[in-house]
Amino acid sequence: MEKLSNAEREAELARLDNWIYEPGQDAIGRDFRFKDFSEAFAFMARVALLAEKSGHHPDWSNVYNRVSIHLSTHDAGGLSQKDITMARQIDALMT
Ligand code: H2B
Repeated sequence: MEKLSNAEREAELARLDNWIYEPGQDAIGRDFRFKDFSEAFAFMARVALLAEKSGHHPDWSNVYNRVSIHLSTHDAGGLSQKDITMARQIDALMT
């Protein structure tokens, strides 16, 4: 999986609301807040299943009702189409 070119990245980010580009990591990130830990962990379980299915795994952290997700493709050393696809799948869980 290849890193996105600058032009590809700009085009994808323009169509991806909610996610913030993190230039230092060449990653995208989004923070989520839930009612309580149980809701946050249920969300994480759903993302984990997505991750296993696609063989692509988030860098994330959880503090009580908050989940912070960062997506980048380690093998490619930055942002790839896999990250964009996963961001859209995660967004779809929230609707
Ligand atoms: N997740 C992420 N975020 N980046 C990767 O490069 C990556 C991964 N590689 N999950 C996958 C696993 C690879 O190591 C296995 C062999 O598919």
